[in-house]
Amino acid sequence: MAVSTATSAPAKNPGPKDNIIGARQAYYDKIDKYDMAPLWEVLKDHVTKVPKSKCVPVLWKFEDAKKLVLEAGDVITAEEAERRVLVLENPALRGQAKATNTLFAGIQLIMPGEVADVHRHVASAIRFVMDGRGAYTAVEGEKTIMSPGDFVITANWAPHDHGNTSDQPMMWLDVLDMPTVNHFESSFMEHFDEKVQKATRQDGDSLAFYGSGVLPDGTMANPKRTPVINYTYARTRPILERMLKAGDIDKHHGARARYINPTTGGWVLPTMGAHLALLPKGFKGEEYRSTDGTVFVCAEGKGATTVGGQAFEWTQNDVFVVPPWTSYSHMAEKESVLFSISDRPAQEALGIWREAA
Ligand code: GTQ
Repeated sequence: MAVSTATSAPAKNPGPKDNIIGARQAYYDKIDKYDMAPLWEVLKDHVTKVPKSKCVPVLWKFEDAKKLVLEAGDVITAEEAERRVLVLENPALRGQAKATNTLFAGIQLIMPGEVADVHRHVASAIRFVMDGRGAYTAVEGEKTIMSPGDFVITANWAPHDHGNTSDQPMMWLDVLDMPTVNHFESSFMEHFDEKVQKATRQDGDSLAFYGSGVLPDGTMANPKRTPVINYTYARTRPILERMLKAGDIDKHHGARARYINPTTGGWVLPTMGAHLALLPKGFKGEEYRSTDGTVFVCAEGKGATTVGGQAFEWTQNDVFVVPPWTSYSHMAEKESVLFSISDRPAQEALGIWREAA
């Protein structure tokens, strides 16, 4: 794109300043033909003093999302859609399938009897189960039955399929790192001949093997991904209760646990990291900000989060976004649980993550 520095009409008798501006413009026009541009005209836009996020704070009410995604059940089957998902698009990034600049978020619906065929892709996915129980996600031969609050992981290139053998519609939040993968232009995906994977392990194997303070002997550290595919709410929720009783309450985040890769103690994935936080009734969190834009889901309760001065009231299954480097604080009207996910592991690995209170 050609750069123009002309801000006003040229004077009748050009002075030395006009000559310089004219010469600059002629120079810009000349280098433009070589696909070159003067950094000094745009340096401030690219090397900002503080992060300037393109995305905006936003909240989606589950009440609306549930009605709308159920209507999708009338217009397309899961098989036709491959994945029947309503994309939660950040209002400032419409048309880009992004909730934040680095994360995709969507609400997936599987109706009773339906199957979403096995495939795999470079983008890693997490599911946070919202509504219904009894449907499954199968990952690399382990089929896990999902219940509300469960945190299910499909790591990079792991074959996965979903199916609903229950008698109720099943809905969950999908968060994928596909904008990150696409930023690097490194997306691959493939289908399989079979629709569903053969079970090679029992439901619960990965959580029992790797999430119990022991590891199968000989397990090697794998920093690329966690071996656990379902961090069940039934296991994680009582831990927050214990943290609360022990007084382990962060003044910004409440009683908050970090989901870990048990082979390393690090994040569950290199590109995305997640937390689950219990906010006691009446909690008034102090302001906090960090460079990782974050997608939150209310798993239980009722409260509000002030994001960049704007209050967003949430209740169960509402989803909201805090953009990078935007101050936020939580308030809980009732005892509440917030799930959150961000690109923090990727930023930490690159050495660019920052926080401030
Ligand atoms: O379940 O495999 O929301 O491939 C987007 C892409 C879900 C999935 C999404 C996907 C999936």
